[in-house]
Amino acid sequence: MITAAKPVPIQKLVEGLRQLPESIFDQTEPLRKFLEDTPVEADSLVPYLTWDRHHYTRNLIDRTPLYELMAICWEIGQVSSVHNHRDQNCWMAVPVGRLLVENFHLVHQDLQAGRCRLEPLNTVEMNPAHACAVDLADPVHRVVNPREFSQRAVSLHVYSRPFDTCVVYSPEQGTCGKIQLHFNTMFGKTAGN
Ligand code: CSS
Ligand code: FE2
Repeated sequence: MITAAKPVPIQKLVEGLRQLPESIFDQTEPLRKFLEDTPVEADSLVPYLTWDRHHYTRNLIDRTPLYELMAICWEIGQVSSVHNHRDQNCWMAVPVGRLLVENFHLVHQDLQAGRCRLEPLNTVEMNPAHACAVDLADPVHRVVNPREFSQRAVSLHVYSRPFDTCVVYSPEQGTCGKIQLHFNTMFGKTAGN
């Protein structure tokens, strides 16, 4: 019989991440599986959840030189830009609701000229039973909380190593540019960045 793992408080996940050997963060599958096998109790996330009807919110939970862990809050219908992760590994779990990841293949990029060409690749659903990892071969994606899912969603993101800028793309216009990333809250307190 297959039984789903029992959800744990977010602090347990943090303890688990902090105990992992550094080498785990250089691979994708072991940490993806670890997140799937360590589902997080929604109630324990409450101190980290903030909501903004204009933009998804980024809430830092833990950071070491090796990784950062954040909760991202998605109102119904909210989407991220199409973006990359600065060649860093990324894993995502969704303890609340469901989300889609739309992956793109970057055919061409000239960041200096601000020009790019992208092709849609595939779409993957994330939910409490399915965590995912960004594929370093095709790392450009966007996250969508489709209106038809009719519910808020919370995703947990592990980035290794931490990054605070990324490149955003417009597949329709063929343009791209670097942006700075900001946190709405850090360690449960409003962030001043
Ligand atoms: N990478 C985006 C969230 S969508 S995966 C961010 O960090 O804001
Ligand atoms: Fe992302």
